[in-house]
Amino acid sequence: MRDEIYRFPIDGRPIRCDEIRSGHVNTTYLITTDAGARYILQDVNTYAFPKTYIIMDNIAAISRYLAERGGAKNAMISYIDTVDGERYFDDGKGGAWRVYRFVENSVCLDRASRDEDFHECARAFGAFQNSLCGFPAERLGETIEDFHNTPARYRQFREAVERDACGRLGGVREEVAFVLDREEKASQLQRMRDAGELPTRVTHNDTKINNVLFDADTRRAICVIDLDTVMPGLSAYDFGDAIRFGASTAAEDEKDLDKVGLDLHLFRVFARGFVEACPSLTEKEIACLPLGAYTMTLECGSRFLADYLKGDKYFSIEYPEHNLDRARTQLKLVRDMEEKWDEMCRIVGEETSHGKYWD
Ligand code: GN1
Ligand code: MG
Repeated sequence: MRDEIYRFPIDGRPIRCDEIRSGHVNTTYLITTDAGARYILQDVNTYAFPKTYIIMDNIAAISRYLAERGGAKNAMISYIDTVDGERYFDDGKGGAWRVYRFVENSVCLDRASRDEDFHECARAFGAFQNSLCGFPAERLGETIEDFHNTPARYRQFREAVERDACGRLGGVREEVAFVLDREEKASQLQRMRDAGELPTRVTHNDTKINNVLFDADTRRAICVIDLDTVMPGLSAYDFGDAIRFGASTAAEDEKDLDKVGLDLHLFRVFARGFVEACPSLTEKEIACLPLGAYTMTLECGSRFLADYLKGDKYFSIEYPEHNLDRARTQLKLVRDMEEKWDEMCRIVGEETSHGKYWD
């Protein structure tokens, strides 16, 4: 048993604790009590999130905002305060723990097994963003500084390359060059954000399909979870990260790169659902959705590769080359998006009846 659970007011006595091995950053447990209640206990990775209080303050602020509008239950998961009335339990040893009630009859999907799943995922993230479009995003703290600031990610990437802390650079020169060659296009979104051309919104920033809870029977989305990276951002980040993960023809760590590519049909399904659920998107934001997909994929590839070079400090791995395999799938996906760029733009145009913006 993880004793940290006793710091939370739960129904019954905990009798079972199972680790849930999904997610690359936090450690997650399912706790069952003798009263038949189930809870999710999470050990927040304080290497990735040194400022846990910012996460929990952000979540509290947006939960309050949504609750006042009667929408909290449908939009996102909410956490239970500790017995001392704190938002999380600081164990004094560098650990930060939090709990939410397990949503019964819910499932997480690692991939969409049919179009409707991905459409639901798109609607969940689109609705999340839309329901918060009136929230003053600048009131939220940055839970990880420069999280999707791609030029800043490039600086971190270069540092990892220059340091080559584990002597792994020799084996990945081709991948490194691929990333560096694309800095210009990868920096476009940030430049537009800096120039105030795109609205800063409250965004989720980690929109993998497995961050949505689905009803096990109806397969409708219940709510979005994993709110650690909710902070000010661009709509293109949420669209893009979801495409990167969910519209790929293969798993994020597929070794056979011939299997990896962008599924344009799923791209269309997601674009349709996202735009439907988020009518507050501006014309320019819509036009930037393909660029969001491209940028998030390249950025994520550079993060996996940088972590591989640093010795796998950030993402949890199951074998030594895991981060390298992940990086390679992302870069393959980027290449495929370059080939399918015109079609991506055309599809977004068709699904939203706005014209093509990027050439
Ligand atoms: C991490 O925690 P998880 O697995 O939902 C990461 C995302 C990456 C993703 C890649 C806080 O998400 O940014 O896109 O892995 N989260 C954080 O799978 O860094
Ligand atoms: Mg997650």
